[in-house]
Amino acid sequence: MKKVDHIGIAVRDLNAVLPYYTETLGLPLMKIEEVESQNVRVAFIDAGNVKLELLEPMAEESAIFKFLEKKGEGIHHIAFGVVGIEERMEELREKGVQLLNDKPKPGAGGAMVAFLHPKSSNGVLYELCEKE
Ligand code: CMX
Repeated sequence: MKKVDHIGIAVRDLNAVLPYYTETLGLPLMKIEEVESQNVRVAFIDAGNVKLELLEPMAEESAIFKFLEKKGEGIHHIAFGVVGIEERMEELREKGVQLLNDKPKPGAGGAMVAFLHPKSSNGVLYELCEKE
């Protein structure tokens, strides 16, 4: 694992929470984008040494929709930036970690991403993400 790339935070309404981050906390908004493969609209906030990824569900099928229904708004996942995501996935599989993806998927910011099951990670949903 190279570093923590971002922390994912589930929100119900992106536009409603953005002023808290940009005005109240005074953190810069980097970009907003829709990630079709995950059914989410995301905003990246620059928090200095790490990014905050605010995640709003775009459909009821979204993992974020289900998370909000069950747990409400809050921290959803922690993403490690990695190099060689397929090799990292294979190493983790060999160590008995349950992965939620067979192959990396396209995620936000043009990254390839894969998730580790929270049951394998003591209750934390971790993401691996690799940028070109
Ligand atoms: N963090 C920690 N635990 C979580 C969790 C999370 N974000 N989401 C679910 N869980 C736990 C639940 O609490 C539940 O635990 P218990 O059985 O002890 O109650 C268990 O995992 C199963 O949860 P569930 O609500 O029944 O939901 P599912 O099993 O259907 O899905 C998960 C959970 C993690 C497998 C699914 O959300 C997933 O595949 N996530 C990966 C993809 C994703 O999260 N995409 C959105 C982000 C996209 C992006 O960053 O671009």
